[in-house]
Amino acid sequence: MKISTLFLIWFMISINQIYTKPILTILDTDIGSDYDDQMALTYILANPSIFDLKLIICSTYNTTARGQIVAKTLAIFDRFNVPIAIGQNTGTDNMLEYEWAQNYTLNQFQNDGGIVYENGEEALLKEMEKANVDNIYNLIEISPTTSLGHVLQHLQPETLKYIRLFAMAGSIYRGYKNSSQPSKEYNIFVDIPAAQIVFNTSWAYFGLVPLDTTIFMQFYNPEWQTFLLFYNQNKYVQLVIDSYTVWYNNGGNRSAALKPFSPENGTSTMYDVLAAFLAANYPRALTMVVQELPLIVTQDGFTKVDSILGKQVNVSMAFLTSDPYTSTELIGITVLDSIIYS
Ligand SMILES: [Ca+2]
Repeated sequence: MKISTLFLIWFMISINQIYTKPILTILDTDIGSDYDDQMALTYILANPSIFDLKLIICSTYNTTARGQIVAKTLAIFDRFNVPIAIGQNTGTDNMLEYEWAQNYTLNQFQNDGGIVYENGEEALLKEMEKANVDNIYNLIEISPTTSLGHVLQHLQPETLKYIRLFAMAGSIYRGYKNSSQPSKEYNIFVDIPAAQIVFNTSWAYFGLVPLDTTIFMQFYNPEWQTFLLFYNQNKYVQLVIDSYTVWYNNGGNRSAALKPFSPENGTSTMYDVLAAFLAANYPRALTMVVQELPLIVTQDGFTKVDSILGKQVNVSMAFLTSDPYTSTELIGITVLDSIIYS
């Protein structure tokens, strides 16, 4: 792809993000384990002209600890108007980023004016029920879908005509480490029955970013070096670098990624950021090649094309550029610049 075409895509991203009305948005996240949720949340908060964030639900394992990380992030952005919903605690898990937020309790958050719903699934149900023809919602799903799976069993199917789902999940033809075999992707594998419910639901739109594209989502030099330059003067850059460094030092450095990474030279794999980026630019896919595929979730946790049983999903299967890193660099610049200039 020629440089001029890339500039055109970049120009379209910019125009899109200036003139689009903010869209009602719900985020379902397992922030705290992998680092990409934190980058996705920061990107969403840095772009209030795109995302009108109405609710953040924390799902799977120690959801209260996840809620604290969200609370500290919202406090730094002074966004106490965004409620935090605590999903079901499903056990203990390594929460590599938690140390960054441990000094900011949910009680403190509420004393500062924040809102916390202890029954997170009920809060998610109530928010989704507000969707109607005049209030279209985007649901950004970057967690195993335990909470959403439960809520979908109580939601009127009619309501789903007004909710678009943008999810990071699955692996169609390529797997972790760019393997030529698909993987049992984490967000599916943690709760397979919930994933089956989500994939079997008729959404207004279902945009999926699987491993096939998300494995290339690392932001590194030179856009990372530019980002680092703002550390001393920008609290949002500080938020990212500080929390990323805590996560990295607590074991995040051992995460799988195609390129080596550290807080000095770039990010781990930003799988979830691609789901938020897709939501931001809907109905355009810009840098991505989208295919409509009939997908099912198998009993053992694979996402498979099945022309008889599968429901149609709009899958980001590849990037427009022959080198995927040309596209992910462009996305990285867009995401990191929006954090710097928010
Ligand atoms: Ca996640």
